[in-house]
Amino acid sequence: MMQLVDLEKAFQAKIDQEIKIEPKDWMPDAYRKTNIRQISQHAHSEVIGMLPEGNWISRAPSLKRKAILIAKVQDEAGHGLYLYSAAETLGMSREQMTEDLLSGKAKYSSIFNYPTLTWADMGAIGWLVDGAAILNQVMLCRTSYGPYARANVRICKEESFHQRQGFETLMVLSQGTPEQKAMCQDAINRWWWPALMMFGPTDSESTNSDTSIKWKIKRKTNDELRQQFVDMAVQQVKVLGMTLPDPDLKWNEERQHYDFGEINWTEFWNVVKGNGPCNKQRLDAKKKAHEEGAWVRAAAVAHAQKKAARTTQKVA
Ligand code: BYC
Repeated sequence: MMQLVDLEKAFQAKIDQEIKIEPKDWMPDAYRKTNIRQISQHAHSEVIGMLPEGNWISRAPSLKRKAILIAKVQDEAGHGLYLYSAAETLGMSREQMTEDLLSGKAKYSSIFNYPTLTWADMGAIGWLVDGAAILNQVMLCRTSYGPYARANVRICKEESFHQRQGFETLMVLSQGTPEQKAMCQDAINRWWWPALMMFGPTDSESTNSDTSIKWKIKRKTNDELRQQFVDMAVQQVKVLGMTLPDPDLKWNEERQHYDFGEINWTEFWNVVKGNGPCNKQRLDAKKKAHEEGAWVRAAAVAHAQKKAARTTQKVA
């Protein structure tokens, strides 16, 4: 029988050779645990992320915009489903994940605890929030756990449409009336800093990064991805004819990157700990939906049981 150290060595060798880890493969407990943590939090983010945008479906300015927004929000539900399924392959039940979300034990992305005040927020979310998420998820298409990597491939295909529709929404507003231009700039101002926080704490504060990089769960650090995002957004905002709300943004010739101002980490940790502007509202909405959906889950189970009983009768 193989010793634990040998199993661990063989596991790391597989990772180093870029061989994907699959559900039935041996893996260290900590690898399983951190994947369950990250994948389930990612799934919760997709599902909670439906709420700020769902808020605008009834108020979208045209039938076309309404149809696009409904499709986007529906896509996010699908992303949640792929990810919950990926986490289930690691032995975590869907019921447990839901319970952890509703009890506040499991985290979801800080970004979804901010309010959506105007129509321009739909554009800013698509451009900045989906834009930040894509950078992270493109990296995760190459994550070492097979089911998580494959879920991200599919997510990224849909996500790039989301980002384009957000940018196009802002583009239209940025060429509109003075009020529309002001609304566009205001949305960018409010979403910019929270979008930068999506990448997580700085590398020196990130507790999970070292092991996640060693196991190739993450291929880039939080700060590397954040910098990539800043460099990209600085160019894109010029196309919109708008500005980013950071007086310290400046090209650094030596680093070949843009320098940017200090993120308000006190605000970030406050939001992560449940004290952001909309944390309570988001969890209350999810709890209500869960309670109101109880009869659907009961009916689905009853239907499945009836079908199974009929099949058994036929076989007999
Ligand atoms: N918010 O050690 P670290 C979407 C936590 S949805 C809250 O660096 P890690 C969309 C972190 O969990 C897509 N918590 O962690 C949907 C950890 O606490 P625990 C969202 C955060 O895991 C609808 C602690 O801080 N994308 O696109 O190595 C509409 C220390 O951090 C955050 C994902 O979910 C945060 N921002 O790296 C529109 C991506 N940041 O767990 C759009 C998947 C950190 O030890 N997740 N924390 O208690 C990841 O890639 C990684 O988990 C992170 C953090 C980069 C976020």
